[in-house]
Amino acid sequence: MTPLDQRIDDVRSSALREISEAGDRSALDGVRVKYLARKGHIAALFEELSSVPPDQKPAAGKALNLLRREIQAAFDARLGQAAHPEGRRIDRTDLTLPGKQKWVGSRHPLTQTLDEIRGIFRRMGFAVATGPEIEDDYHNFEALNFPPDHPARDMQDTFFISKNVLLRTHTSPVQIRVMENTPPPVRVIIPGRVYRNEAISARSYCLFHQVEGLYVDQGVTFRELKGTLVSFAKQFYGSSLKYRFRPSYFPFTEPSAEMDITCFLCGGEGCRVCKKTGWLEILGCGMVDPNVYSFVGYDPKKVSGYAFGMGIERIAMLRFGLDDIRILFENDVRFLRQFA
Ligand code: 2U9
Repeated sequence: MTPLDQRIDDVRSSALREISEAGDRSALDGVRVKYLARKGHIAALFEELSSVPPDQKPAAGKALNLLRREIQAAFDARLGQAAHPEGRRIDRTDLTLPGKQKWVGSRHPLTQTLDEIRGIFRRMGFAVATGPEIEDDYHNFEALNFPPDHPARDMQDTFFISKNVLLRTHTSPVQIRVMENTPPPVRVIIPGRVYRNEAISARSYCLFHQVEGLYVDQGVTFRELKGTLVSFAKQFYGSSLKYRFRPSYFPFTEPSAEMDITCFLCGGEGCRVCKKTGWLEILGCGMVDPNVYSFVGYDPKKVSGYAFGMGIERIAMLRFGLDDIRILFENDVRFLRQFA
């Protein structure tokens, strides 16, 4: 070991010891001046390089640079944790950085729509019923008065699992099951998933949600149907809306109707949402066909009732101004976060 090497070792061990023993910031700064400043111990060692024999100079220079870096690193590390003059740790938080955003979960827009509809009907005295999504032909079609050759019974429109078993195409089979198991009066709504074998596009998806309702008792009239649905629409869309009932056809209701309300976007002037008509179709309805009562063991001469149905995707799309149904099924958080 050369004399310079020996001095390097001595400086290293005393510097490291003094750095680790410095009690506060000013003591640490004193150590820094003693070793690292322009007139400090390390600079003095560099001065001595000139008297080192030329063949040993490169190695000695390297050793000195190493020493300087090592002492500087030990000093920096200690500075990071050195006691603050007032005894506190040095706070290195950068207060100019933007905060970390915390996202909270939210209910899906379909769930929000469904919950609101469900709440309105519950307050009007409707119980909530549910039933299987895999159904048989009898409950999905036959008991609902679908003729054997009705197009909905075609493979093109319905997902069949076997000849008699299928994915329900509406929630109506649940009403059949409720009536099979309960004597009148019944007043229920049925929210749930339904399936249609359709080409997927911006307007239709192979699965969607319905809310259907049924009220059967003695002497129920079309007037009660209108009163209930108008009350629902005013609570959901606003009390100043205008409405109209248009005649329609469904196998399970007679007479049947569809309900329109004035477009809530343009107030009836005509716009993109209502396709310039000023009207929005929101649901279908009608008086339950007497044939249906015969299937479930109710006496069509003693009872009457009304039923209605609406597609939740359509209502959510109108409400939130969505132009593609598929966005409701993709679970893209950039979309869902907007409903928090
Ligand atoms: C029973 C008797 C009658 C349910 C009804 C509608 C009219 C209707 C559509 C709305 C949009 C389906 O989602 S949609 O495509 N539904 O127009 N649904 S009356 O009538 C029933 C149900 C069960 C036993």
